[in-house]
Amino acid sequence: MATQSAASKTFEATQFKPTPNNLEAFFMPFTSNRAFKAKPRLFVKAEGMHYTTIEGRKVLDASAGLWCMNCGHGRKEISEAVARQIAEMDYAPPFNMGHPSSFELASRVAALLPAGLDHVFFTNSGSESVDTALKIALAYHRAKGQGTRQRLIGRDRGYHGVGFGGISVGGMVNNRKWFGNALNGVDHLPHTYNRAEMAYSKGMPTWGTHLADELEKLVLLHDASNIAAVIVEPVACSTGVLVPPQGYLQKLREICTKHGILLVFDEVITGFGRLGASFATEYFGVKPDLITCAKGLTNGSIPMGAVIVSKEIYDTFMNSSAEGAIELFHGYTYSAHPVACAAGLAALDIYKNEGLFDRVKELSPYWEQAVHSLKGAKHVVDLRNIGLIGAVELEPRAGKPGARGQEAFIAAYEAGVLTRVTGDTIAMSPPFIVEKSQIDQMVNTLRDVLAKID
Ligand code: PXG
Ligand code: PLP
Repeated sequence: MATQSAASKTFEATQFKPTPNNLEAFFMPFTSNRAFKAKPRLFVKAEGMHYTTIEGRKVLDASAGLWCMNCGHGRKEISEAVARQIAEMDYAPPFNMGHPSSFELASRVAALLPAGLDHVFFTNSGSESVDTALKIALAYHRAKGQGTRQRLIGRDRGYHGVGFGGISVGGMVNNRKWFGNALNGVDHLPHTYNRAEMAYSKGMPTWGTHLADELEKLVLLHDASNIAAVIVEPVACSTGVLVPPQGYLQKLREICTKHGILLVFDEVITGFGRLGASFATEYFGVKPDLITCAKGLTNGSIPMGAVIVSKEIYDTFMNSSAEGAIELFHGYTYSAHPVACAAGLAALDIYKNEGLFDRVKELSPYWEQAVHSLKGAKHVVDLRNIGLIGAVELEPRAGKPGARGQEAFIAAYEAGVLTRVTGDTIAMSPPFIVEKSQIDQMVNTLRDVLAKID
């Protein structure tokens, strides 16, 4: 009898009993694994505006999953398109080969954007979109003979996903400080939040436009000839919903244009209707050179992201290399995955057929009034809103930042409403199919929950 090798014994010995109820093996992302595994919260079904928990309880989805289920859950148009595509052709290599729906989806995405933002590169997530956009920015300048333009500028409290590029330009300290040096040559603009100046602003605050001038200081320090790109979220969502001051994005655009610096809008959350316009670029009337997106592109159903680049950038790549050469040395095994493309096309159909971006625009005033009705609720120190996004900022518990926010999040979940928490800010961003009565339920549940917790 062959003796079992030490390696295979170890292998056998380390397996957890593979049942769905054994929670140990899964190393959960951005979660207190120990707290969760001691008291799990499991969803097993999703339909329309609701999740169903493993105990059979319905939970109203006030966060559109993680800001991604814009058309609501269980959309048959999407699941049927995905099923058809996976049966017809499950995969096609994206390097040197193609398939029709990737070209169709790229054209459909470009058609949602202003003229000049015409070309679409596909990724599998927001994080990959951000790293792709930063690489395109660097390669673009090099292709133009300006290879000294290598510095990247992000913003404090920015979230650009979890790739090394994204955490470098991002400004959320916990996402960065554990992971070494990340990218060199990165600076950060100040964030735009100032409670003393803007608490309880409805929509865009009037204070803070001047903060865009900080970019001029970085240009003075480094010289424009060394700066490749500035990346910002038009609305900084993950960090607690920081709505840009009036005129701020316009000013950033002007300074970038003046110095030949590329402007990247990270629209992973604001893309696909969240503000009541196709993208934030339309909402704010400011045109960046690159846009990153993901999430709503497939209604969160199949992982997919994209980077939209200007005609000028695309043409530069096409015109600066020899005929027949590869223009961009970058891509993913699953770029433009046919199943994701099918989901994307179906999601874009739903947005269009149901007029969902307009629905967000129509619901926004009701949403604003509902969110701001929490003024005076226990612990609340600020309320912010834009489009179908709202934030309820709580006074942190003395010496325990984040504890009250986390408790409020759990209590709201137990009371039947799924929100999202960052520190002591509760964020809400419901699917666009939300009814007014459900908006009331979200706000009333939060008010009750806040009254009960310390
Ligand atoms: N950029 C922005 C602006 C984002 O909001 C990413 C990049 C990264 O996308 P991926 O697909 O790699 O996760 C995001 C993602 C939250 C939350 O609750 C936000 C995100 C992801 C998960 C949770 O705030 N945003
Ligand atoms: N690592 C290895 C060993 C690979 O072979 C590949 C792709 O072929 C990757 C990483 C990159 O994977 P993806 O293209 O899915 O990002």
